[in-house]
Amino acid sequence: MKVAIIGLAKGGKTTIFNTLTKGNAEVTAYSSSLHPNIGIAKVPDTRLLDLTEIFHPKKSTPAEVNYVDTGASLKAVSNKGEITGEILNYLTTADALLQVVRTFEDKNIVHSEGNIDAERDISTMDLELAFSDLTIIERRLNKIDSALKKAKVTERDSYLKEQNLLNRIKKDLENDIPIRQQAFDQHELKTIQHYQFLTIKPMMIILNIGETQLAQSTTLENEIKESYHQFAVVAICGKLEMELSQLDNSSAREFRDTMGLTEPALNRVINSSYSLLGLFSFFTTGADEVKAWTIPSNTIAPQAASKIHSDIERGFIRAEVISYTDFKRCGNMSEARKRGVLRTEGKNYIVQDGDIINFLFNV
Ligand SMILES: Nc1nc2c(ncn2[C@@H]2O[C@H](COP(=O)(O)OP(=O)(O)O)[C@@H](O)[C@H]2O)c(=O)[nH]1
Ligand SMILES: [Mg+2]
Repeated sequence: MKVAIIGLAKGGKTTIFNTLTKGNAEVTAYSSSLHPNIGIAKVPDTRLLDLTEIFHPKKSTPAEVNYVDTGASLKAVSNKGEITGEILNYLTTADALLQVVRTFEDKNIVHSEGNIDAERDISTMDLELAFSDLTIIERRLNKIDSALKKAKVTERDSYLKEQNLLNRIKKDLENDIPIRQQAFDQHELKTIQHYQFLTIKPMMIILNIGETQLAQSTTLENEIKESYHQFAVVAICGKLEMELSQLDNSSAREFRDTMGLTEPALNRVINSSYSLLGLFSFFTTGADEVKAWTIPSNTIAPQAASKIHSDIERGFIRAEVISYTDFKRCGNMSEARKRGVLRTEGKNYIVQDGDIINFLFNV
């Protein structure tokens, strides 16, 4: 599961990527490098911190989100034609998109569209993505046209259905409705999965604000949310956060304190990415390790167990489960057991976000 970072040139994509992944990829005011960066961010979770404090394990392991900074502006690439090659490949294999939009002012960094205008930039990017999808649709419609000419009677029906579906999607796209906002039945969804559409992917927006805009960050977020209520919007000062991410923890904390800066924006970006991917965490606890494990919604207990080890799935007997909230209320496991909130669940149990689980198995 990974999130692709997109946006216009020099909007701060690589800066944000470095911030999220604590990386050191090259940021540049001059040329846009076409070299993609790949990295991992640790998902901040106060529940994990709490559990770590309670269990004092040797190791505490957070969940992770993978990011890829495609390294190029879609616009710059698509000006030469459509989005192709390596960039398209990174985009189509991503599970969600994080769009970086520049709102910081800096005379030394030329804006590809001439001036700062977040809403215009978001529309520009939407158009690029829609254009890529329309190209795919046109190509497929042409193929269907020629196939229909030679199709057997028994094949016609399915071609015609697909043709209808594609024409419907095309019309909506031309009316500025991305595929993620269009409605489909189960069968159509299955058909659509064969194409590598971009506007079907969940997307969130990062406003890359300047240091002088820190005080207005909520206002700026709300302005964009008003026009784009379908997206999670988070304002973050990329440059400052990148500098902070390169300091050690205690210096970063000191710096934040003197600047009156809290950590929420960065945490919100990663947490929103995690939920944008449809993921959540369950926990295992012990003296060796306290760990957040990542699963998609509707995961049953044995599947969740397979994340830890295939043997636990294979030999699954039952799971001892307590929600984080119940555990916090009780303070420790023996109290939880006494109060009867530590449950026993079987192989059909659907694991919930924040469950603390002990799997019992036999191989
Ligand atoms: N003043 C200011 N400059 C920034 C900020 N974020 C990025 N930059 C600068 O903008 C330039 C382009 O950033 P980069 O991350 O390489 O953009 P990309 O082309 O979208 O990957 C670099 O010189 C960055 O240092 C910011 O929040 N404030
Ligand atoms: Mg870059």
